[in-house]
Amino acid sequence: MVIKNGFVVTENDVTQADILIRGSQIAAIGVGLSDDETIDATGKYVLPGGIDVHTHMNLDVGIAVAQDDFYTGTVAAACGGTTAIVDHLGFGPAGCSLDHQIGRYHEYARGKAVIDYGFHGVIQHVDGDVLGMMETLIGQGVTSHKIYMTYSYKIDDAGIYAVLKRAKQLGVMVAVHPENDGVVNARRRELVEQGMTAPRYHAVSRPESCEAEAIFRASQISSAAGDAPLYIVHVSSHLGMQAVKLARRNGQKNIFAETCPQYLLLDDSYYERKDGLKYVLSPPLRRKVNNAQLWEDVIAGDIQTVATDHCPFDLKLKERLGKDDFTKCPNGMPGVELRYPLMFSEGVMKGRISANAFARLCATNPAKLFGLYPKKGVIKEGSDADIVIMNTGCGDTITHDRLHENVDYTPYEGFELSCKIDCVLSRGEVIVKNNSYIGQKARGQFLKRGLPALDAK
Ligand code: DUC
Ligand code: ZN
Ligand code: ZN
Repeated sequence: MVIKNGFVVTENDVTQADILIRGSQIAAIGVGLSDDETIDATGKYVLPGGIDVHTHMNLDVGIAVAQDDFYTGTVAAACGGTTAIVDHLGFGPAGCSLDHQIGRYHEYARGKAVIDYGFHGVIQHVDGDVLGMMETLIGQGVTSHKIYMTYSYKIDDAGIYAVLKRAKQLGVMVAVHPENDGVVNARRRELVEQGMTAPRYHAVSRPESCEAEAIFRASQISSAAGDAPLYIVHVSSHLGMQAVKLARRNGQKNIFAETCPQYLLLDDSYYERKDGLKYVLSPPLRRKVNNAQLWEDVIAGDIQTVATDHCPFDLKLKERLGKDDFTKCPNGMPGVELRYPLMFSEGVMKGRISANAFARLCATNPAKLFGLYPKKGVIKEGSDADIVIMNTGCGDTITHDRLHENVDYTPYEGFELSCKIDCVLSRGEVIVKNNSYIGQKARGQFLKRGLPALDAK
């Protein structure tokens, strides 16, 4: 197959070229290439398939289970131009081994996933077995692990230090959910005692200071561990980014920051709406000033990746459980299907970032940081032919009924897009056309990831 004449986007260039695909891979990029089967991409952008390194398929949060599984969630991802995910796993039973949840998630994904997928390990306690298993799992393609600084299986500072020292030794990545657990829980209790249980108090209970303190602490522990590879997930505030940038200004290496479209595009005024529970997620939506400040960090290259934290629960369910008390509402929002269109439209089409920066943030950097590059995340000879053809000659209004996520709302209802996905290829196969998934079920492959490349910018 040949994709003819599109504007081919890589992390540094945009070139008008043809792409020859043989089997599952890109065989050549050049002019005048031909083959029996042709896709005409004249006037359109040809982008590397998106990589979302922060999803929560099947996540069990105790009071509810996230509603997208590896079939519905990856169909939605594919329709939105994402051709690979790296999923963050839910907690297993207390004391379980580090590979316990990996095994469980292989079962969840098998027979279902339609795009390629990997797993971050989840560290819920720290001992010799867990630290030993971090090495074993490299051989199984699991080269990053998540720690939480809040929630039931939070890791204390000594544990974070031990994990980071081990990560530095092995060259694996540690992803951290940074929020100060003690303060968040105290504030939740105070608010509930005072009857302040409306959705807006969800944001009040988890202030920017709690995120920034935890980011500062995690980054300084990483420094003490010899600049261990540390990836801060879902940075939602300017204050949080200041902690990241302070560490870097002091010469610290190997610290990376992720944000999500919701922190660039939505703000805490949404909690005042009658459907405010839709936006209960952690960290919460912030004061509007943070949107512009985070865009500045994206533009400056201080934020390396944009992922989604996709974790959908029906508004119906959120209202049933949380209508009288935000602390009873399952935390999370859908987003996996709209990351590429929103970031292209709000970022590239509005002139905030170049098409190259878009590719870096949404595909190339995630691939590098999580051991998938250059198989994924780039349009290059020898890479997997994971490709999105994006049409900018037309607009689109986001409505929930056109989406494939298994949930009864989208947080982006009514947003205007100035681009539209034409088609999506995964390993050389057209899997999405006219906003429909046309591939087989279970065609997705588990990605045995390599070690992170720590030069993503
Ligand atoms: N935050 C959410 O809102 N949902 C899932 C996990 C998380 O950290
Ligand atoms: Zn999180
Ligand atoms: Zn998450």
